[in-house]
Amino acid sequence: MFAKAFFLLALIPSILAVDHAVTVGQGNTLSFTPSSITAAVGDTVTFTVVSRNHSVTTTNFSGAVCPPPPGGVGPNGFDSGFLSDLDGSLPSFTYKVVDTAPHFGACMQAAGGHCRAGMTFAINPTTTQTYEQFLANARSS
Ligand SMILES: *[C@@H]1O[C@H](CO)[C@@H](O)[C@H](O)[C@H]1NC(C)=O
Ligand SMILES: *[C@@H]1O[C@H](CO)[C@@H](O)[C@H](O)[C@H]1NC(C)=O
Ligand SMILES: [Cu+2]
Repeated sequence: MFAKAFFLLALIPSILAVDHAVTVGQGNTLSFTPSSITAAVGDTVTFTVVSRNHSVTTTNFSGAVCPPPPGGVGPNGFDSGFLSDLDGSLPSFTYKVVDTAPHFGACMQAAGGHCRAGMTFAINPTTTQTYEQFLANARSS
């Protein structure tokens, strides 16, 4: 009886965990679609590259935004490395969300050229660190 209840409670986080699908380079554009998501600890975010050759790499909210550094800015940052769809292979990268902090990402390609063109992405932006402000910071970095 108790064992069964504990077993069911243990299952709840995995049942509620969500995978957020993000398309990278939709319609051959320099973009992440959607460009901002809200995710819970335990959720995953799967980035699928559907054109050209891009990365998703965490970076600073402000200051030196573009290009994101190899390895990404942490804590709990990430870097997909370059993922090329030039061969039509639709490569993907999955990040598991381990905290509730905001994470700002961008593409490293072209020495920051894609990032400055607005190829930016946010997980859990806040009212003080909004996606719109991050995008503006990237465009002027
Ligand atoms: C993807 O881009 C990176 C960085 O510009 C480059 O080093 C790599 O060779 C590219 N990959 C392909 C398959 O073109
Ligand atoms: C941005 O990230 C780099 C690491 O790439 C770090 O050295 C730098 O201090 C960070 N902060 C700002 C405001 O640029
Ligand atoms: Cu790119």
